[in-house]
Amino acid sequence: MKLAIVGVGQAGGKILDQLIEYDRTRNTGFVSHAIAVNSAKTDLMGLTHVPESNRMLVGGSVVSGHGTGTDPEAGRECVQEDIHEIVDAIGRAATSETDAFLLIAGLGGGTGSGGAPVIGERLGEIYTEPVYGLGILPSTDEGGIYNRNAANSLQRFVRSTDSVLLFDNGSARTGGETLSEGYTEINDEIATRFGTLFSAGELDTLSGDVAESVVDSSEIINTLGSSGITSIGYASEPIETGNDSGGGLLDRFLGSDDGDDLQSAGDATNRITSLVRRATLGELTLPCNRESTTRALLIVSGPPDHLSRKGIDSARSWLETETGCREVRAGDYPLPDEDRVAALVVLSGLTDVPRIDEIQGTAIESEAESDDEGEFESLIEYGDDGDGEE
Ligand SMILES: Nc1nc2c(ncn2[C@@H]2O[C@H](COP(=O)(O)OP(=O)(O)OP(=O)(O)O)[C@@H](O)[C@H]2O)c(=O)[nH]1
Ligand SMILES: [Mg+2]
Repeated sequence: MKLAIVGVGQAGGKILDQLIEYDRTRNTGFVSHAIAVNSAKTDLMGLTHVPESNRMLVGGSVVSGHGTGTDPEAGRECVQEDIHEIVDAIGRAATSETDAFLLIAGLGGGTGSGGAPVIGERLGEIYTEPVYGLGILPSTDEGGIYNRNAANSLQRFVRSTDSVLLFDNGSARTGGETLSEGYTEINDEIATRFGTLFSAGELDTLSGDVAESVVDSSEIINTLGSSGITSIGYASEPIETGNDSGGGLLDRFLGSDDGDDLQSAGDATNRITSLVRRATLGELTLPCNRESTTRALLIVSGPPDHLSRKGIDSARSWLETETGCREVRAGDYPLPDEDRVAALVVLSGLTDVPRIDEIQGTAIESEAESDDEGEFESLIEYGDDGDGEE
């Protein structure tokens, strides 16, 4: 699908940069427009792929180009001050081809945390296309202020967008020695998962012989829904070279795996079901109770002859049982030049996320410790029903 993407703050800008790189390397074209918004001049200068003309320094009269220093209220003011310029820039970017907007921000800091929801609100008022958020949660050990910022901002981000896709820095495993090496790895992981999702929906512009099973942008939009929180699982496996008879074509055209390729057709099916299990039960971008999923989407990518229809169908039924969710979509994403098969699992409309309860708890604690009488919005409502009964 075609996205107009706005990266807000440092993490937002860096992740946007990484998504552009992913998009270019694979020639997928889901990033139709990219804008970086920040109150810190040096952060904007540090970007690589966002065109210089699309880097917007905001809040000059609030923080003079120096960033907010982890103050979401200042971040909110910075973005508010220049909201007309931001919306104009997005307006120049958005075309009739734009399927959705995506706002990216680290929720523990100041500029992205306070600013991204302001942009979300405005876009929601102006456009009928969905507005999505990609939010980065601070890891637990980042401390009270980050957690408190994230708790407040998440609430506003959820309200001002159609779905917030979350990535928890704390659950990411990295081998990096320093924080910034860690971020490079984490951002790579983020780009792979979210890049796969959004580029899968971009293939609908190609008309191929396998088009009816290919995931299109409307399936992604229907899965993400119009409110709530989304988490993503992913697993991939290299294809052995020298054995390219995966059986998917047989499945697809004959509707069975009869014939000479019986063995390898079975292999392709088994590979898919095991990848989907790994993607679902392994590390998610946001750890959650999988049974609290309201809508799910399964995407299997790889060379067309490895995309066994039978494998995808049986993986879909498994996912239905595993999540207890009755709205599970599934499709494939053919990548002829790829040497891996990958499964991406989207769990949307989540209602049970321990990490959010924890963030909220830390936020309330630090609120109690501080003297100021800020009006902390005590309940983070993110489930679809939102009546918060307990
Ligand atoms: N995944 C990831 N997280 C990051 C990255 N950089 C910062 N973060 C996280 O984002 C939060 C801080 O947000 P920043 O984006 O640095 O803050 P900001 O929006 O620039 O706001 P200021 O406070 O005004 O600088 C922290 O919770 C960090 O863990 C990054 O490159 N990748
Ligand atoms: Mg910053």
